[in-house]
Amino acid sequence: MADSTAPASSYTADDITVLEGLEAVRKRPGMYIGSTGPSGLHHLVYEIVDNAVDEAMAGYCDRIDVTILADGGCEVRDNGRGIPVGKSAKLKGKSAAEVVLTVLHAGGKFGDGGYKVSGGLHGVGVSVVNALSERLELEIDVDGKHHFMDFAKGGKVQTKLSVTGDAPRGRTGTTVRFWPDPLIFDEVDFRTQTLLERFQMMAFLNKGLEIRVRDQRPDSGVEPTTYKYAGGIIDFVKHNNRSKDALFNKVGYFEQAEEDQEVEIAFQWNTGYNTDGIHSFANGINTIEGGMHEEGFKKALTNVVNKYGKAKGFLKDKDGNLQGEDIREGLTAIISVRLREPQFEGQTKGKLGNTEMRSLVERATNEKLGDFFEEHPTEANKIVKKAAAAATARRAAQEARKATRRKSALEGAGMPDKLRDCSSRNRDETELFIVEGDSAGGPATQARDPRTQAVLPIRGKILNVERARIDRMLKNNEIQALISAIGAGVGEDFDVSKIRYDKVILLCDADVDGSHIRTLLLTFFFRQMKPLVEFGHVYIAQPPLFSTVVGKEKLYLKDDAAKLAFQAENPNHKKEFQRLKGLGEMDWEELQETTIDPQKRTLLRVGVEQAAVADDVFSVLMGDDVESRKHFIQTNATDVRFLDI
Ligand code: 1YM
Repeated sequence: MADSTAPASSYTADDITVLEGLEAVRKRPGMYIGSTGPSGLHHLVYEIVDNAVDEAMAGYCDRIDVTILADGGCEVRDNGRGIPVGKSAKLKGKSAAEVVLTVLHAGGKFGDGGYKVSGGLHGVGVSVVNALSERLELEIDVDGKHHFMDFAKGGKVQTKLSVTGDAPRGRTGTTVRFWPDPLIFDEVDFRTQTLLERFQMMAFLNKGLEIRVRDQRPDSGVEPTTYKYAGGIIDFVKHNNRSKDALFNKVGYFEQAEEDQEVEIAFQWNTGYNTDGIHSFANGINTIEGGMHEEGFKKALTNVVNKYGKAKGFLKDKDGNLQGEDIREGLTAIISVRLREPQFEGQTKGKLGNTEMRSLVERATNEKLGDFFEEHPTEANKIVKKAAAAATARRAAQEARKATRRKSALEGAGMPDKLRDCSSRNRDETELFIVEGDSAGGPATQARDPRTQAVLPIRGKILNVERARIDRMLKNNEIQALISAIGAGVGEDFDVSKIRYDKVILLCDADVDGSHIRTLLLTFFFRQMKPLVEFGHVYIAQPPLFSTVVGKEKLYLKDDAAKLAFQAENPNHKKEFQRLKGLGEMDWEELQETTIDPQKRTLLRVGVEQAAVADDVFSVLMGDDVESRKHFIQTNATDVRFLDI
C-alpha cells in the first residue's frame, strides 16, 4: 500500500490479518456494499446509522444525529451505551471498539442482541465503512470519560483508543465521522434527499426514535430536519395517504408478539385505485419484493373481508368471492416484522423467506383484523363496498382485455399500427423508443437501427392512470398500444419475462409538456408494469439541451455542464447557444448522433430502490392534492435526480 501512513504501534500477526481483511474489502467493494456508485456511497452512512438504530431497538438510545460536514465528511452520533471500550485477552489486548472497527463481521456483537439484521447488503459492519474511507474518527462517551481513536486510509489504526478527557455531564454514546475514499467511489458527494428519505422511514419504523439530519456544506440549502413519530407506523400510513382522500379517518393498527418474533401492521384505505400500497419491512429493512409476511397478510385480509361481507349479507354466495386485488384497491398498509434470523432472498435480496412469518402474520391478521371489522362496522362496510365496486370494474376490464385479444387475433400479429418494430428477435439486444408526438416519430424512425430499435409514437397526453380505474385505462388507445408493444400483459397479469424489448426508452421533449408526458408514462409503468421498472428495463433518453454553430457545423451540447466545458475550452467562441426544446428541432441525423445511437448517446436508467418513496412521489405528483404537489415541486424542482432514487 503505497499511500499508507505509518501506524502508531508496531505490527503483530493479528494486525496483518486485519489489514488483509480490510484490503479484501477495498479490492472488491461491490461484494460488500453493492456498488461504488451513489448507492454504495450512501450505504456507508446506512451502515453506521444501522448500528445506532440497533442500539435504539435494544432500548438504550433515543436520538441519532446525522450531519453532512462542511468538508463533505459524514458524522453520526447517538446517545446509546457507547461501543464497549474495554480491552480483553480474548481480543488480543485490543479494545472492543478497535475490533468492531477493524475486523470484518465483528458485528455479531458480544451481547445477547435482539433482532439483528443479516443477509443481503445489510449489516456488513462498520469495519467495511472504515476500509472504504480515507479517514475515520471514533468518539465514545462512557463512564464519564471521553474516548477517541482514529484511522487512516483503508482502516489502518492511526491513534489507539484512549481517554482524552471527561465526557459531557451524564452523556453516553458513540460518534463516528468518516470521509469516503475518492479512490474507491465514483463520486463522494452525499445527496441529502436520499438520506432524508431513508431516515424518515427509519423514524417511522422505530416509534419515538428521534433522527436529526443537518447538511453543513456551503450552499447546501438544506434545512435541518428532525424526524420523530410517536405513532410509529400509524404515522407512516398517514404520511403515505396524506395526498389522497381517505375512505375513513381512522388508521387501523394491530400487533402481535411471540417469543422470538413480532409483527405490527397499520392500514387505511383511500378512495384511489392503486393495488400496491402495501409496504413491508423486516427488521427495519424494506422488503420491496415482499415475501412471507406480505403473503400471510394478503391471504388473511382476503379471508377476513369475504367472511365479513358474507356474514353481514353484503356479499351473496352466488357472486363468488372478492379477489385479493379488489380488496387491496386503495389500501395503504405498513407491515413491519422483527425476527431473529431474517432470510433475505430474491433478485435484489428484498424478499423475506422465513415461512414462520407467513403463519404469524396470517394468524395475527385473521384474528385482529377480524376484531377491527366487528368493532368498526361503518369503516368495514365502506371497505366491503369499495372492494365490490373494484370487483365489478375488474370483470369489466377482463371483458375489455378479451375484446382486445379478439381484436388482435383478427388483425394478425396484434401489434399496434403505429409501432415501427425492429427485426431482431433476440430480446437482449432490442430497444423500444416511446416517442412523444407524431412529429418526432418520423425522425426517430429514420434515425433508429431497424434491426434492434423499435419506435412507438404516442400522441398527446396519455391518460393519467393515477385517477382512472383499470377498466377505463384499458379502453385508452395509447395505453393499449403500449401494452401490446411491450407484450407482457398489464397490472396483476404483467409478466416481466415476456417483455419484447430489453430496454424501454422514453424520448420526450425537454419542455414542460415533455416532462409531463414522461411523468405520466413513468406513473403508468410504475403502477401497471412495476417489475419493468424494478428490474431496470426503463430508461430516459437524454436529447441535448443546447446547440451552437462552429464554422459550418452545428454542435450539440448535452447539458449545462457540457456547455460550460465547451465555453472553457473555446473562450473565443462568440456564437449564441440555442436552447433546444423540442425533438422536432433536430433532423434525423442529428437525433441519431445525439440521442439514439447506442455508441454516442447517454441514457438515464430509472430504478426504484425504495418503492415506498417512489409511490409517494407519484401520488403527490399525479394525485388530486394540489398543495402537496406544489410543495413537492418547490422543494425538488432543481433536482431531477429524484427519478433515479
Ligand atoms: C454512530 C454509530 O455504533 N452505536 C453503538 C454500537 C454498539 C453499541 C452501542 C453496543 C452494543 C452492545 C453492547 C451489544 C456496538 N457494540 C458492538 C460490540 N453508533 C454505534 N452503540 N454495548 C454497546 O450489542 O451487546 C458492536 S456495535 F460488538 F462491541 F458490542
